[in-house]
Amino acid sequence: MRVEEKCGGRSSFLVIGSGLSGIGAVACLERTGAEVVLYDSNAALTEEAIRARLPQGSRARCVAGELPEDILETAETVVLSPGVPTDIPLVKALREKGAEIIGEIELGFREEKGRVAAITGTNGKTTTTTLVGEIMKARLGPEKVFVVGNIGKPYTSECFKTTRETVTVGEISSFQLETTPTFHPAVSAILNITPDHLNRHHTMEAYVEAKENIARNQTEEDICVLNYENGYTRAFGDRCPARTVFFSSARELEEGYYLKGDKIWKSAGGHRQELMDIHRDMNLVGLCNVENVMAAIAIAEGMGVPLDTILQVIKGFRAVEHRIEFVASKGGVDYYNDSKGTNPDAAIQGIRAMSRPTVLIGGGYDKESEYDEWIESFQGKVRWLVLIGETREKIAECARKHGFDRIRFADTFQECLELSTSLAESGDAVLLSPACASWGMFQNYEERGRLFKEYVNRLRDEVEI
Ligand code: UMA
Repeated sequence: MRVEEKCGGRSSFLVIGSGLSGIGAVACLERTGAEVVLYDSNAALTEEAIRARLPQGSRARCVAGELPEDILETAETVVLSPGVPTDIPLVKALREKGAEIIGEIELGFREEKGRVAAITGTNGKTTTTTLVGEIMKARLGPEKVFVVGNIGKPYTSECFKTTRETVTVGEISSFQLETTPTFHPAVSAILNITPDHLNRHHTMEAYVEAKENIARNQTEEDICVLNYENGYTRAFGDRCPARTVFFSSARELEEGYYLKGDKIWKSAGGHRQELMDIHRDMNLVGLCNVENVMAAIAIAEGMGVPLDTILQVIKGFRAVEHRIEFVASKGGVDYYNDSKGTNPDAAIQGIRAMSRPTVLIGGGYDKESEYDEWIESFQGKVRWLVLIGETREKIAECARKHGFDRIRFADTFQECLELSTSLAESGDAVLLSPACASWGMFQNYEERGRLFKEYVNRLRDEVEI
């Protein structure tokens, strides 16, 4: 049901969370004339502080702290921001009172008029989404492509600009996929699934189920791109309602895209075609990025883009900010910003991409992750591990269990940066790849990465003086 239809029935909307998604959702709803309550459970916020986040002229009623009983009783449609868990007492109470609970992505999709490509996965989503967005822009023109979702641009801030000619490329997180009852992309992709966000989803089964929701409403006319080398995504191929297209970084596939030696190949209908050389034609480092590129090719072909356009864009594409991003070389030390390494699996890709002895900066918010595989991936490459944040003791304990004890603690980010610089020797790399979310110490991983880069760039200035 479209938002206008709901409004015709004088539905009352409650948006929970006054961050990026909540503000986008309110603006989207108000365009249709709806009356909206914007609620944020953060009691430290005032009504005025929430209102200041809204566009001028918004008539939304803003509420912080406790939700008044009258709103609980009358809310018919509740739009959750992704950071709001679906099992908290408030959401349960609203559900019991008969309110429809949807997410911000679902709201955006109800206004969508064009075609959608949607990408999820524990790691690689941002790079793949950005790359697919660039390919679609090369094909259709930038004004006809919207890149939205977890990447940082709420869907609801763009959905009303869509037409039958436009394409929306969405990076969709597991949080967002918990509340998408009718979301239906033409092409979906699950890049990989490894343990993450278990404090939110509680079990691996629930996390996997959330990811699989990306294809829940697809049919045989749609495409779902899956990683053959990940147990969860390979198994999903057997019950996925869409036509599946696999990619593999480890074996030749009869049908699909695969890496063989240094080349990416496509195999379809008995015909094999060499597409590109991963060293000559790609500017991204690491096997994870080869997988992202193969997924992007499969998604873009699924969206009808000719191969030559796809390959041309890939050749000119450079690393996404905060993802194994080279910052600068200072005193013979190379600094890399992998602030987007917010879980152990992503951080493993970060350390694997290093070719020098490395001072590794880790730690942050506790998502109840296990760090064993990350520590095992050090394989003699990590010279020092500098730890910050609430997970530092847990990581240190895990590292010692695996026989790694070159560990230092820092109380602040600044202290951690200075310590890392002093520990690094010429010929080393300093890698910020924390394996943890930034929440609690920073607004988000972007802020953490930006502060790291500012610090490194200041270092360079000091040397030049
Ligand atoms: N809030 C409540 N009640 C709650 C929880 C939160 O009122 O129970 C309020 C908070 O007080 C705060 C607001 O909700 O004021 C924040 O909402 P939010 O956490 O959903 O954050 P947004 O600013 O809306 O950003 C969200 C995504 N954040 C999360 O999923 C946590 C952003 O992804 C995304 O870019 C943005 O929507 C636009 O789509 C960030 C992220 O960390 C990058 N994602 C996770 C990840 O990548 O690992 C999933």
